[in-house]
Amino acid sequence: MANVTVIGAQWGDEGKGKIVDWLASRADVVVRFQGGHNAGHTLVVGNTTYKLSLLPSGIVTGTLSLIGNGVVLDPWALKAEIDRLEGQGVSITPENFGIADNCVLILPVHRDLDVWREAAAGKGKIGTTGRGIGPAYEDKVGRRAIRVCDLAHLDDLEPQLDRLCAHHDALRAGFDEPPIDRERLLADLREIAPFVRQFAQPVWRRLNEEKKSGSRILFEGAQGVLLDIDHGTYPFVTSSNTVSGTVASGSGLGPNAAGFVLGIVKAYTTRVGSGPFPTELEDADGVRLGERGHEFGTVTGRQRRCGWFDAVLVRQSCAISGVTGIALTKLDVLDGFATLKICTGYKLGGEVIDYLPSNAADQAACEPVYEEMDGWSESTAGARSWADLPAQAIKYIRRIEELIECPVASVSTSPERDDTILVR
Ligand code: 2SA
Ligand code: MG
Repeated sequence: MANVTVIGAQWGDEGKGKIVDWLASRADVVVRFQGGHNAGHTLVVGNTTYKLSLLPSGIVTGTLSLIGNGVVLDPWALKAEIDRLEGQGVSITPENFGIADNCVLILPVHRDLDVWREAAAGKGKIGTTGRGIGPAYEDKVGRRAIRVCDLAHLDDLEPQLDRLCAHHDALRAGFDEPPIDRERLLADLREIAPFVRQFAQPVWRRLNEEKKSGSRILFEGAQGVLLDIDHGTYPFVTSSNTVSGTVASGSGLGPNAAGFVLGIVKAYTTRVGSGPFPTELEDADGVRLGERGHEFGTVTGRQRRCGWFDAVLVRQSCAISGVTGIALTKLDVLDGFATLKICTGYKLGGEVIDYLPSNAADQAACEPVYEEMDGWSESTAGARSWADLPAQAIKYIRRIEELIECPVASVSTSPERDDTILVR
């Protein structure tokens, strides 16, 4: 296996965790390159379920796991997640885990701001995970962030704290909240610093060494292309670039490192949080998808919105991210539907278009154009070969492949690692 990049090709929760876990057992290094502890990757290994938010999935099997500079890192959430995994018997040491020292820190002030803004926005809220992701990326781009490397220089932090406080204190006043308690923030950072620093390193160097020695690197994307800050359903997006191209800037290994770009695609569509969703079902079919698919957020437990497969969106995601092949997941959730619908275009202003427009109001106005297919009554749950699938299910997969203009590389039929059909 050469390098592989795994990204979500919808709005996240496509089942990346299972696929990444499977690939991680064949990789030498697993790297997170964007997002933070807003991700929710569920791994089922034997009888044990692991829920990861921030750590790369390779950590569960002891594979070298690195957090790249493109990630925003909440040091307290990091400690809590490591403690929880160690409680499950996973060993996490500076030998098998590293953090880029140029990662931006998520601070309590970021989480506060995220939560206050969402509460104040009422119906207009984004539906964030409330983890402080957006405000932390804002401070990164605004050049006032505190980074992992700064934890080794806390006595010299005054100029950065000045910039940070000048910005945040004004915002906090708008919410009738007191200014940042600088002493408290510094004391909290001093307390957590040794824990984080044991893992801190220039990850770009480590990765370049791994590359020279021929290591196989797995890049683990979080969220999905439709939540990308540039290419997603803006402003109802996350604050990082979730497309495959971020591998380069978010890890420091150059654009040719991505290797095989595997897009993870759910056999239907889900979304958590607000924003346009053309094929959303608010009827019994939607409820059925949610129940059969256990569609609840890993991090926040929020119920996910469900709808039919949208080939327009997935074709667009695959094009934007240069997807080499897709892994189709949760096919078994569709078992027993008499009729399945696939969205092939949108009606907008009297025209039919074959892409999602950029403007938010246009996106919200897009009405799906469907083609219908007969479903299958047989169970596909646990199928491990093409021969185990009913003819109608194969037809559905082939039609998706045709519409999204990208080959299907694997089909997944249960959360279990081995319930996977490799197509090529
Ligand atoms: P944020 O917190 O600023 O990143 O939120 C902005 C939007 O991005 C969406 N988002 C997600 N969507 C799906 N899954 C995510 N991860 C968790 C999971 C979510 C959970 O895998 O289950 O547990 O609720 C994720 N992270 C961010 C979010 O819903 C907003 O629409
Ligand atoms: Mg998830």
